[in-house]
Order: sequence, then C-alpha cells, then structure tokens
Amino acid sequence: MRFNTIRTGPANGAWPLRPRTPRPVVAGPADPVYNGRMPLKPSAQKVLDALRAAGFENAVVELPDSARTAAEAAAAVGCEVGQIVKSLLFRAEPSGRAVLVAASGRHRVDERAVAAVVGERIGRATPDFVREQTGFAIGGVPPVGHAQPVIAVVDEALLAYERIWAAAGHPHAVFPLTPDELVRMTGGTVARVGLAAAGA
Ligand code: 5CA
Repeated sequence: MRFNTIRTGPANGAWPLRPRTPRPVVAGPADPVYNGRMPLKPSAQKVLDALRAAGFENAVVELPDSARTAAEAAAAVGCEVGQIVKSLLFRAEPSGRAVLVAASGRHRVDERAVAAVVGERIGRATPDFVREQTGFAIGGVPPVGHAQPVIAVVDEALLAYERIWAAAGHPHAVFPLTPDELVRMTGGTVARVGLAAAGA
C-alpha cells in the first residue's frame, strides 16, 4: 500500500502533526496511531460522522492517489478490483425513488435484476440526481450518509471477500469494511445483480 497521508478522524490539537514515516498500515477501528491526527476533507468527514452516528467504527482513509474509479481505488489500496464497492445510483420509475446498488468493482450492474428486486423499472441516475439524493458527487458517492433515504441493493459477489473498500465522500477517500457491515449500514437487500464487466 502506498498511503502517504492517512487521515482517520476529526481535527484536534495535534494538527498538523503527522507520522514522520508513512507506514503501510490500514487504519482500523480506534487505530491508536492515525485517529484524530489530520482533518479530513469536509465530504469525507461527513461520511465518518455518518458512520459514527450509525454506530460503526470504520476508519476513513484519504489516499494520495485518485480513487475515482474502482480500478484506481483497487490500485491505490492494493486490493482486487472485485473488493471495491461501487456505489451506483439508479432512479426507480415511475415512483422516482433513488436506488443505490452497491456493486463489486468487477461487475457491471444487471439493471433487470435490480428492477426485479425493487419491483419497478429502473434507469441510470443523472449526475444531478446523484448529488441531490446522496449529497455527494460521482466518484466519491459512499454507501452511507446520504441526504435522502435510498433503497439499497448489495451485489452478492461482495460477500465472498473478507474486507472490501467503499468510497468515503471524495475521489481520494475510501473506507474499509466487511460485507456484513455493508449490508447492515445500507439496510440493503443482497441479490445477484452483477454481470462480468468488460475486461474483468
Ligand atoms: N471512488 C470510486 C471507487 S469506490 C467510485 O466512486 N467508484 S464508483 O464506481 O462508485 O463511481 C463511479 C461510477 O459513477 C461509474 O462507474 C459510473 O457508473 C458512474 N458515473 C460516472 N459518470 C457518470 C455520469 N455522467 N452519469 C451517471 N453516472 C456516472
């Protein structure tokens, strides 16, 4: 892993102190080294706050490299692309409800399978709809902490991994979690909604 800055908590008096030698450590729950050292970007802090408010202790990690796409995120944290959670927004029709599909990075979403779970037709969200419903911009949409309640569907392929990584509000911010935590924090329905992505 190539983290040169790991920021896992709110600003405190210690800022801008940072570990002198970046260590290849994935900050975990209540990590004694990295928690509280550096201020997170506001959008990542919003995700950290949402996690804490929901009772989750996951760390939020800010990466030096962009993790705007699943491939970039996998390269940045040093995991398989399938371990990256893509948080994709759809719009159910005719209700207009927002549907979040938490898909494995190795999959594209089978929209018919999602429609069957939701019980309505679904269409891809526009960037404006994504921003309005989640409060985040494409590339950093997290699976939690949204502006509006969303219906969630979790790609069952994610359950095969011990640890997965999701976006944390910003293209440079991610957080590690278990599949079980993803299901609990989204209240999502686990379903087979993935099709092999081109090249995956
Ligand atoms: N930070 C990374 C890894 S966690 C991330 O957010 N990946 S993602 O897959 O969840 O978000 C990028 C996704 O946004 C793309 O896969 C694509 O499905 C969607 N997207 C990109 N551009 C648009 C667009 N113009 N309109 C709607 N959706 C888009």
